[in-house]
Amino acid sequence: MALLDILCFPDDRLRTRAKPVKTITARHQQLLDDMLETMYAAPGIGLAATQINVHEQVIVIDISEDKTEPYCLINPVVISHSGIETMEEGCLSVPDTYAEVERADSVVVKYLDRKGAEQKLEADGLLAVCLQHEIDHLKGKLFVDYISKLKRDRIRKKLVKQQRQM
Ligand code: GNR
Ligand code: NI
Repeated sequence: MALLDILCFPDDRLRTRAKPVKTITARHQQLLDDMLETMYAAPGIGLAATQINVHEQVIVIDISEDKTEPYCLINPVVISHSGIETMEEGCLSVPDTYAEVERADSVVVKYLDRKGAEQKLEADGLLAVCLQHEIDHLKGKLFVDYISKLKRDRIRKKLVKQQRQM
């Protein structure tokens, strides 16, 4: 297992569109294990491959209190959604920054599990928000894209300054 480096906004590589996985290989099993370890260590409740500079449609999620309910999703797609809810979001790629984002409050997501079996997940609440947040990453989209340009530019300035000091 290995801890992976997480890209930070405004890194352009976070804007890459991830490619679908054609064949699940041993390399993907390793990637999923490393992503779970990286997510738990961060700590976070989700991680998309885009964030660790791997541009394939792979995400991991665990919203459980005791970190015992990992989801591994390959080629995830929202096949239906309903309702609207607002939640305060954060992102491992946008450190120390939180903002209210409006999203669907329930979603159905189709994906392949780590064995390549087709699965469907119906989610609401935090899991639904997390799924949409991670699937956005695979499209090169970040939660700060939903807030005003003025606020986003302020966040960019703050993080560029912070990264220069590191
Ligand atoms: O750890 C995370 N917490 C979180 C809180 C509210 C909405 C979304 C998230 S996802 C985030 C981890 C992350 O950046 N995943 O891409
Ligand atoms: Ni994120």
